[in-house]
Amino acid sequence: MRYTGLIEKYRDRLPVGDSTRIISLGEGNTPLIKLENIPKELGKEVNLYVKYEGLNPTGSFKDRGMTMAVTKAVESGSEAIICASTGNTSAAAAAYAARAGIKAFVVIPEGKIALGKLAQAMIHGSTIIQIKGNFDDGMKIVKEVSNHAPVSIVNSINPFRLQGQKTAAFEIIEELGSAPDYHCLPVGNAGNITAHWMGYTEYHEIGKSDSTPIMLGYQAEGAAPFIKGSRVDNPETIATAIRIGNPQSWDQALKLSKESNGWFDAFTDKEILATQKMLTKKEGVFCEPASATSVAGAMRDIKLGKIPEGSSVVCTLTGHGLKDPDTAIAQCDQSAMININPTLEEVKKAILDQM
Ligand code: AN7
Repeated sequence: MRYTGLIEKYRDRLPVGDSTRIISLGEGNTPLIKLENIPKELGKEVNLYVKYEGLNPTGSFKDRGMTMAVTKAVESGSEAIICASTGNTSAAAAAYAARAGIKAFVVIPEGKIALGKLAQAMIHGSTIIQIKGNFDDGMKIVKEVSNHAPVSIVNSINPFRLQGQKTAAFEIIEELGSAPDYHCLPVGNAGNITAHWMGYTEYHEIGKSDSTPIMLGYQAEGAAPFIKGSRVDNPETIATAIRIGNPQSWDQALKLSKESNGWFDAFTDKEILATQKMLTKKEGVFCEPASATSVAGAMRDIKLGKIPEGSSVVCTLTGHGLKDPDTAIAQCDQSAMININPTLEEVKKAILDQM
């Protein structure tokens, strides 16, 4: 059967009616890839998977929430949507608004969103409002302005976003036959970890899974309110997607972490980039820096034995590596590039020199 997106697939578990016009780009149904080389290198017997959410239509998990948020905005007669964003939400909002034929306004921190995400927001024709401030400043304004202008907020404080995003947990359970023992996610606003927990508990309650996973949330050290225990005023990290100091789903994330017996941890930018690179070189999987935080966490906790051998572990790779080409190129060895003349002799020599 032709796959037409997650709302059609999970219609009975989502708040849509028979006559609802569905705004979809075929999101969801992303690969769950079993890592082979990294577990070997760790010397531990674990079943370690990555859920490659970068393969959604706009290159991030945000599409799962945006198909629902925009579908419901259109159903309610809304002609414009708005979001504050570190980049990926703005890309998804711009694309789904274009699909629906409505306007999108995106509020982004000037100079702090990755190039690919900016290109997406621009080419889809959203109105880009750059502020001299960070995501948290933008979020505050967006919440206020929606009381003064006819715009629907499509940030994850919109409950339909989490409804859409919970389907990632459904897919994992269906593929593995049950929930994994551990689920690792990068945490910014904590919307996605909240949505996953909703999905896992929902499938557990209706008997589609024997258990629920232990939920692990990982942050960047410069933007780690859940590790600090309170909001962070000036969040800073190379993983701009999670450069967030005032998480919107704060209470929900603390609650689910406790309920699932989970924990939070943080990683330096250097550790995050090293993990991003390791995934590309050892597994052939290219994710953006923020996404690699989930694998950095899984690796550390497997090494420490906090995640015991024999466990099944899923890490969400939230966004595609192509979102942030600048950061990718900057961390590669430029001298590895071979510059020669276009002759058989020189190309042959370049190859043989490497063998
Ligand atoms: C790649 O786009 O908040 O914990 O405005 O883009 O649900 O916030 C992005 C978040 C992880 C964190 N990985 O998810 C935005 C935005 C990537 C992201 C997160 C984001 P949440």
